[in-house]
Amino acid sequence: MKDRVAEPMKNLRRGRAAVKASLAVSALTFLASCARDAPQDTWQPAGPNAERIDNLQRPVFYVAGVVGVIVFLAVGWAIWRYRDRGQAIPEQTHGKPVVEIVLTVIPALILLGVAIPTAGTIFKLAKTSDTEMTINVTGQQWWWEYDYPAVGSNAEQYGITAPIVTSGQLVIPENTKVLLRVTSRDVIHSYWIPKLNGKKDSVPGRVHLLRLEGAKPGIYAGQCTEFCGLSHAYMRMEAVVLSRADYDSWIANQLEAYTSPEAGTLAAEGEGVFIQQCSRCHQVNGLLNADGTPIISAPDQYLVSGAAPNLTNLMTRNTFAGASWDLLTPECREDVWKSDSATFGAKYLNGVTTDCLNQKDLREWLRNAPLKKPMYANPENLAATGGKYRGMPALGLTEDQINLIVAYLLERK
Ligand code: HEC
Ligand SMILES: [Cu+2]
Repeated sequence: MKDRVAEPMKNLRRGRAAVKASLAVSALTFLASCARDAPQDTWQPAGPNAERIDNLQRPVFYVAGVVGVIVFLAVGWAIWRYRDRGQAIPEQTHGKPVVEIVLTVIPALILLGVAIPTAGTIFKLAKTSDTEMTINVTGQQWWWEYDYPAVGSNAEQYGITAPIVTSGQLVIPENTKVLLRVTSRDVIHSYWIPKLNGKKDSVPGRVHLLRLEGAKPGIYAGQCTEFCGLSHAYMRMEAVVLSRADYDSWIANQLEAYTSPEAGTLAAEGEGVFIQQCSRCHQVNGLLNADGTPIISAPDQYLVSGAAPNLTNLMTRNTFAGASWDLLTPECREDVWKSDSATFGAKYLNGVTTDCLNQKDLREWLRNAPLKKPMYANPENLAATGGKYRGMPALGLTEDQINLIVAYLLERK
């Protein structure tokens, strides 16, 4: 007899604890979302395209919030008012036309009020006739390649007189309407820099267009948002916005001719190791064979995606391997990322200096890349991919070889 009374009381207490816990979780989530320096915050637009989305999502969010509160209050009131007190079942009716019409018309009007500005925004975001610069963006397992073609306004207005191929960090001039032509070499990925625009899927065999425009210099983070295999979580990217003057310096530096390291240095020895171990997958523009012909990488023979990052100017970017690790030490990174828009450009253009190089992560990568970033579910089974690798394999380099390669890579800028 005693137990029968105690059980419902216990349930009630448990129920209250659950309500308190869920309220606490909601409050924490809400507070966390208010953190001011979240790098991928969709509520902090940093360019006109993201602002258009923001102008739409804020009113919709507030209206939906008010509707949500009204619905919860009404449900709560009905639960309390008509709780079971042993009363008789009330008389059953079959609908009230007035209530039904009102409750259909009000949501229809709200939806119409959302649909009209949404359609307008979609058309504005899809506009391409005012494009000032075009960049090809290609997703593959698990990094993004950027290729700045030397055509049209790219060449005429921005001095891109030869194609520039980079990875990880997209570099664009401030207040410029950039059109990304997004595609993929293997599976479906999705490109998203939340502070600059919405997402766009990258699909093999298709080119999807995405506008980006940054209103002030700085780094804007993003990540692949379509599950794309084992290392999807390590497929990140950044958009770097530079002032026009800084952008011109960036372009000029990317186009500078290759210079071999000074004879007798570690870097010069490293060049030899690089040609032996790395050039079959990684292009470094300007490297020459003994007979003076250019060394052209052939990643299509070794990799499922058929491509590996171009390392010509590796040390001008400051993250690597799908922007998942820093090429800069934590202090140097902080200095660049936290700088204001007036000083950012000069710091970014410094690239990675010997003192600032994050030796730890780069060396771990060279020692055994798949250990750092999982590449294969079943590494033994290369037959399944026709003998080709997914991502960078472990190359079994000695520590001496790694020293030489790091010295060589440090000069790639
Ligand atoms: C079999 C092809 C292959 C070989 C050989 C190879 N790599 Fe890679 N490497 C890749 C691929 C693929 C990636 C991209 C991996 C990713 O980020 O998921 C990569 C990424 C990198 C990156 C990061 C670049 C960036 O911009 O993010 C560096 C640095 C690098 N490799 C250095 C080397 C060096 C140095 C060697 C020679 C010792 C070498 N790799 C040999 C395929 C290869
Ligand atoms: Cu992806």
